[in-house]
Amino acid sequence: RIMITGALGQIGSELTVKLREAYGSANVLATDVRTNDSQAAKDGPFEILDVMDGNKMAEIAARHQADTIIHMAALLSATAEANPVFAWNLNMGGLMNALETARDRNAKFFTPSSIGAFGPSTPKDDTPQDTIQRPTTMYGVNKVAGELLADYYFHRFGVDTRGLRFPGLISYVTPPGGGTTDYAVEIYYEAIKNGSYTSYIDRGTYMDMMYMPDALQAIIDLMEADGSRLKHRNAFNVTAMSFDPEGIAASIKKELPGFTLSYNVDPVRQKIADSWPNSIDATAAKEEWGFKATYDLDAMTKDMLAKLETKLNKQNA
Ligand code: VAH
Repeated sequence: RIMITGALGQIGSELTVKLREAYGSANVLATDVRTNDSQAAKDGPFEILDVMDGNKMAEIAARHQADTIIHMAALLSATAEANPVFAWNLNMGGLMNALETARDRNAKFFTPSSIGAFGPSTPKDDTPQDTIQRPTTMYGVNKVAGELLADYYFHRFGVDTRGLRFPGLISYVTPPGGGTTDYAVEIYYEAIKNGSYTSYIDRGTYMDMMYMPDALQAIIDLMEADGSRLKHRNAFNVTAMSFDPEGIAASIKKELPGFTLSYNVDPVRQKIADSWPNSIDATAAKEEWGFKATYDLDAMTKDMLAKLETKLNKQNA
């Protein structure tokens, strides 16, 4: 069975559905610290699991005969910056428990890293796969430590660990949850609801982004890749596009001509965003396991607005 932690989070909630479609519902166990009424919680095996509880994680993994661990439970950048000690304990404690569970069970392992694993001294344009990583956020410290820990479990214990440095991910299924890039999710909701958006990230702040369908496919493609071809493991740069608030607003205006964008910059999240790259280089992922993204900004905008129109109208019905 595939066991997913954080299965009700932004990536987990859609990844669970996609993996169940790909491998059969009975073969994908979703776990999270609480349940809800989402498909991920209802359409297949589900267990309540706090990833800080290593014994419970091991017990659930054994009972469900987990042979693949996909560890998604973590606090994102802005939330982690507000609660740094808790973020360290949850992000690193949870990861250690998940790696130990994978080691015990000789399971395949995936956990995401992030463009947040880079810092102000990292080259900002076409950020290389292998480069300096001195992030200045607790989230980034967690991501760099997590990359090194997952590589250690590969080299020391032979655990087949693999990871992706995700850019900001845009999706319409779960509401934005504590990230810095989440302005690029909120803007679509507000465009539908109010025809306008006030951005907490300033104009000219470029960050890598990707539409969720491409992120989910990248996880599957990496996990199915021939391990002997991988020169890197934790974690591959992947990206689809890079834009600033003006860029995404221009894309929305092509669909909603009356849309207006204004600014009320949040210094905390602006500081986080300023410490990240403008655009990263995904050559290693393309060469080692055939990564490709299919959605560009305008294709994402069209799909996001159409899906949100339906979702928000249903909610108002
Ligand atoms: C965040 N969406 O903003 C996450 C992600 C690259 C950003 O790690 O924290």
